[in-house]
Amino acid sequence: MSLKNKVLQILEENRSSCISGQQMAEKFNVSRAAVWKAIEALRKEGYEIHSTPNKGYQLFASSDILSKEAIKHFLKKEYRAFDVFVYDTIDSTNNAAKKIAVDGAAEGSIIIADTQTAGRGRMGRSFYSPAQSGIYMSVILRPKTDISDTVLLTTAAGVATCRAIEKVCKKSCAIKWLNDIYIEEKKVCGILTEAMTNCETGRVDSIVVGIGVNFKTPPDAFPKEIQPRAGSIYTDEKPAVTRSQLIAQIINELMDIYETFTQREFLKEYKSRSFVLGKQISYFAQNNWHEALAIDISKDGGLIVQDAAGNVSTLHSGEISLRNIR
Ligand code: BT5
Repeated sequence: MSLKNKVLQILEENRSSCISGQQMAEKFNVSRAAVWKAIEALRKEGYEIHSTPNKGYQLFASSDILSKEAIKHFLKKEYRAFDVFVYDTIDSTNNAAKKIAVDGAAEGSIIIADTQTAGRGRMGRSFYSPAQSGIYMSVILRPKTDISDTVLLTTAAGVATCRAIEKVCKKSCAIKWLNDIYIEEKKVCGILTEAMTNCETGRVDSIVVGIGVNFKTPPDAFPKEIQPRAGSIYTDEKPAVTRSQLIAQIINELMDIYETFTQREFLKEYKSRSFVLGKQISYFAQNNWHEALAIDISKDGGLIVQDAAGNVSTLHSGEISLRNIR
C-alpha cells in the first residue's frame, strides 16, 4: 500500500481524534516530511484535512470522499478481506461487476462509483446517478443454491439496505415491492439484481446485486420527470455520517443475511417493512394494467394478489403502482 493510502487509512480510523505527523512517521518508518507530502497529496485530491499545531492531523467530519480505506474500516472483521474497487466515474457498477465476475472475481468483491454515466434500472430503465451525493455499488455473490432460491437475493438486499439505513442514518424506511426503498413517500433506493448462468451446467455462476441510494442528492437536482417521486436520505440536514459508513453497513447486513438466506428468516421483516400489503394496487401484465389487492409475500419473494372476483395469483416481476406512488 502506498504511503498516501496508509496515511488515509489511519486518518479514517481516527476520525474523532488528531494524529500527529510524528506518530505516523514512526508507525510507517518514514520521515515527517514524507508524511506531510502524503497529507498534501490527499488534500489535492479533495480530502479536507485539518491540522492543529502540536496536535496533528484530522479528517473533517464532513469529508466524504469514497475510498477503499474508509469503507474497509467500517466492514465487519470477517468481511474486511473482500476486494473493494472504487471508481470516480463508471458507466454502471453492475456492468463492471459482471465483467470481473466472468473473469473469476471472488465472492464478496464490491464495485463502487462516485457517479455512473449509464446507471441502469430494471427493464431497460435508467438510474440517475449524480456525483458526490449518492451511493452506486454492486456486490458479487456466488450462491451454491438452486436457481429458484437466488431470486430471494433481491428481497434480501432490500431488507439489508433498510437495516443499514436505519442503523447508520437513523431514518426509518419502507419497501415497495419489488425492491424500492422509500422514506416519507419518496424513493431513495433502487436495487437491480442480475444473474450470470453457466450454459453448460445450467447453474447460476454468479449474482450481481446492484444498489443505488440517493444519500444527499438535493431535491431539485433530480431530473424534472422524477422529482415528484425521488428523494434522498438527507434532504434538509447535513449528514452526520459518511457514504462510506453506509456502504460498509449495507455490505455487513447483506452478507449476514446471505449466510442463511435460503432459510427465509428475513422474509418476515420484508413483509413488515412492505407498505403495499393490504393495499389496492395496479400491476402491469400482458400489456395491460390490472387492479388487485396485495395480500401477502410468497416464499420466494413474489407478491400475492387477489382480484375483485376473488382470484389469487402471484407476481414475480414487473411493476406495481399504488394510487399515489408509481
Ligand atoms: C431501480 O430500477 O430502481 C434499480 C436501480 C439500481 C441502481 C443501481 S446503482 C448501482 C448498480 N449499477 C447499475 O447500473 N444499477 C445498479 P427501477 O425499479 O426500474 O427504477 C428505475 C426508475 O426509477 C426510473 O425509470 C425512474 O423513474 C426512477 N429513478 C431513476 N433514477 C432514480 C433515482 N436516482 N432515485 C429515485 N428514482 C429514480
